[in-house]
Amino acid sequence: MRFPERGMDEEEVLEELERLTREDLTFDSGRILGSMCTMPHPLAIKVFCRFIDRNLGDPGLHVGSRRIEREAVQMLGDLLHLERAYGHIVSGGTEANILAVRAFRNMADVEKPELILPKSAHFSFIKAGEMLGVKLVWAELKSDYTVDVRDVESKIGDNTIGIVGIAGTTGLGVVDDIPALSDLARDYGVPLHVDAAFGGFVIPFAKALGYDLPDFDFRLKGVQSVTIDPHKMGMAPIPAGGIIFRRKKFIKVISVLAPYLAGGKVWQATITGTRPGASALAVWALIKHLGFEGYKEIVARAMELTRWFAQEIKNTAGAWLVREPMLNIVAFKTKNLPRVERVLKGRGWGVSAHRGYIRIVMMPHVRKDHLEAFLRDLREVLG
Ligand code: 0PR
Repeated sequence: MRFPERGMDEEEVLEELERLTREDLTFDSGRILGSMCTMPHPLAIKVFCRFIDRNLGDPGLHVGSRRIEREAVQMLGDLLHLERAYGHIVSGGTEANILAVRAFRNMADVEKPELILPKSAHFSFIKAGEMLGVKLVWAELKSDYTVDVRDVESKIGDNTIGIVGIAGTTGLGVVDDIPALSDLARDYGVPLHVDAAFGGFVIPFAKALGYDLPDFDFRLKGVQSVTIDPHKMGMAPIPAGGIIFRRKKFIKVISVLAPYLAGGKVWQATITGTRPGASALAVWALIKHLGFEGYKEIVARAMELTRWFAQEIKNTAGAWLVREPMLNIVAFKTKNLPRVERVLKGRGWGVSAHRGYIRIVMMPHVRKDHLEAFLRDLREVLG
């Protein structure tokens, strides 16, 4: 396609975009059942559009926005039981995880850095390992799909820069035994990073609702950093990830000096330089607007839907759960899975079976009638 010589009419451009995006699945269609994203909250959209020009890469220019980002980080820290939080609203879980690994690597003074992480870890750690020259040491999972803590322990050595635990795995939404990992981290004097990209906006509320889930946050003294993504269950617009550190020194060791910016010199810890202030403002606005009670309601609905849907899968011949759900993710297998996936996709369902099972994520846009329609198709395919 050529770079156009002359511009098109605004209306025409918009019409063209409408036409070209017609193939996209939208959240309100009820067809997207396997995504960790959702339609952002209307207030967040408003805030995001209004402050679209703010750049946290040059915070001296946007002093108010920088303060708001700090407050957003403090509020996330508070949710995670940390009194004084250090961190950033970043582009997503990938950047947050990369920053944590970078901080651990820079803190540790070892020649051949190694990171121990569960086999269930998100692929963002593969990017981190490659970019940062950190060897990934994969720990085995137990039959319940949580990481085998004894295997983690057996892999700790002189080159270990840190351990990763997952609070809400990408595939199954399981929460590792973070308390045990935290004890291990303290015993061996290595930092523990908790990837709660998904679970961070679920577990605190689910616990308050009475769901029995392990502790996963800064109450555990071995936990030095947590990834918690507002653009997943936090209902914030993309991009909005969160990285929270227990101590300032983790930010210090990853900060680079940008001496010449229009707003004055600044130390920058994030991977991205120019970055959206609008994201941080939208996160701040949502937390202020929804509060703990608001998020609790969202999570209550998601968890109830999960329980109902899991039962429906148990009542479906030819389909079975991979394990009982811990968070609002249901993963199931079927007979003839490749064919089932193909037919479901053909019928317009946004699901994938790439890991050997189908994952349904009960995001806020997923409704019971969507799931009923899905179950009808599933049962028909299974015949
Ligand atoms: N950590 C965990 C535990 C994750 O599940 C994810 C993403 C990340 C980190 C990385 O986050 P970012 O994608 O924000 O960098 N997990 C989802 C997944 O891989 C991301 C996703 C979201 C995929 C929406 C598909 C989709 O439609 O499944």
